[in-house]
Amino acid sequence: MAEYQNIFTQVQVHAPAYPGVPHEEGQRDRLGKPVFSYWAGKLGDAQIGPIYLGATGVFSLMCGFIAIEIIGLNMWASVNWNPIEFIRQLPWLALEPPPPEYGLSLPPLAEGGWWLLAGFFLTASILLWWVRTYRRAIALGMGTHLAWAFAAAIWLYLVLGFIRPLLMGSWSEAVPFGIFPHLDWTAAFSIRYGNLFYNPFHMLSIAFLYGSTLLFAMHGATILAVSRYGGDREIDQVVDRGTAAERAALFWRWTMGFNATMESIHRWALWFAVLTVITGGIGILLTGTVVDNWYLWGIKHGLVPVYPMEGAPVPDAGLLPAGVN
Ligand code: 07D
Ligand code: 07D
Repeated sequence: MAEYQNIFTQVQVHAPAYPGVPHEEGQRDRLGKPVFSYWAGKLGDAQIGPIYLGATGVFSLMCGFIAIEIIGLNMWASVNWNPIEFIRQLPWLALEPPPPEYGLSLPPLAEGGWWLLAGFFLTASILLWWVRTYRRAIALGMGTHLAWAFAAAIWLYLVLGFIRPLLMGSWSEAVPFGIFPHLDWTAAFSIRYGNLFYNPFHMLSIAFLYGSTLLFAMHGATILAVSRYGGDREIDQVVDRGTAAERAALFWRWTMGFNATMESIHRWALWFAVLTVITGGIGILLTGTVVDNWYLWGIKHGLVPVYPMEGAPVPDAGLLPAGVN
């Protein structure tokens, strides 16, 4: 018998377009008459628009556009303005920060000056977008939880590209713009500071990152599994527990002895996600400022495993000949 399964299927509700709650005075109008899209409805809500573009939205998009122009044109210039090579090599192209000799001073444009300008506009764009999330939440009478979660990610971003370079006294410490170049930076950073795996805040960040995926899977699966009993109305069931909430809770009590509630699971999710980047930012901030080599730090604090040679720490893999481990 074909049973109703909801892993891929999506219910599309057709209702009159909803422009949103009434406006407060002194705010710009929202733009565009809502339209309905069947394909948008496959992924989420079928209604598209209206969009709200206040001053912070417009300035954020402008700053983001300027940043992308600076990055893109510098990358294009680096392949002698050849359009084919630009597309072909795009994932490998970079706009690098200034070399170490410039410290925190203003370098010529071609030697990191463009990087500094692009960073300025990208940061302005991100911060303006943050203000937008904060102010739109207030305008709707919502809590500002989302803005603070976004702020946690911005904390890691600012540590990587601004706060730590300031403390280290050099822009050259910051991350380059570019797809693979920023991965090379990440790998080099780990090696330069003696293996980031021994940084306890990197460990915490990983635990929260993995924990976030586990919680997301458990929560998504649980709600889909009881949606036939109205479990998808989970927020109603925070205060008015129905059979869906009871079954979902009992499932987890049966399988692991303990259950989250329809409310607390969302707090778990939010905190795991934000702690990934909060602990991560702390870990990066300590690197090179307080701790110069996490491997040696790990030896000192008994973190580096001491097998199999008696009493001797495992040698740094980077110092061994190839094939030995
Ligand atoms: C799915 C939401 C949508 C967002 C997307 C990203 C850009 C960049 C710019 C070409 C989950 C849009 C991308 C706007 C284009 C230019 C100049 C979010 C979703 C689809 N990384 N990173 C990626 C950024 C750092 C690391 C991908 C940004 C640190 C590793 C993408 C930042 C370190 C790997 C990307 C940032 C680091 C990646 C996919 C900022 C340590 C991968 C991202 C602003 C944290 C993966 C080729 C994604 C990959 C990847 C963007 C910072 C490590 C290009 C914008 C410096 C190890 N990073 N990253 O889906 O495939 O995120 O790389 O701080 O393996 Mg990164
Ligand atoms: C980057 C927050 C900023 C992003 C913002 C978004 C736009 C685009 C566009 C919408 C991601 C701005 C967005 C501008 C808008 C559109 C289209 C969040 C960001 C504001 N690591 N590692 C982490 C693992 C190793 C290294 C975190 C695993 C090696 C460095 C995470 C492994 C070496 C850094 C993590 C592993 C190394 C990290 C990132 C395994 C490399 C960091 C969390 C299994 C050889 C970062 C403390 C995050 C950090 C970080 C995971 C290995 C280096 C948990 C699983 C040993 C240098 N690593 N890592 O959410 O915080 O990032 O470290 O091997 O800086 Mg690591």
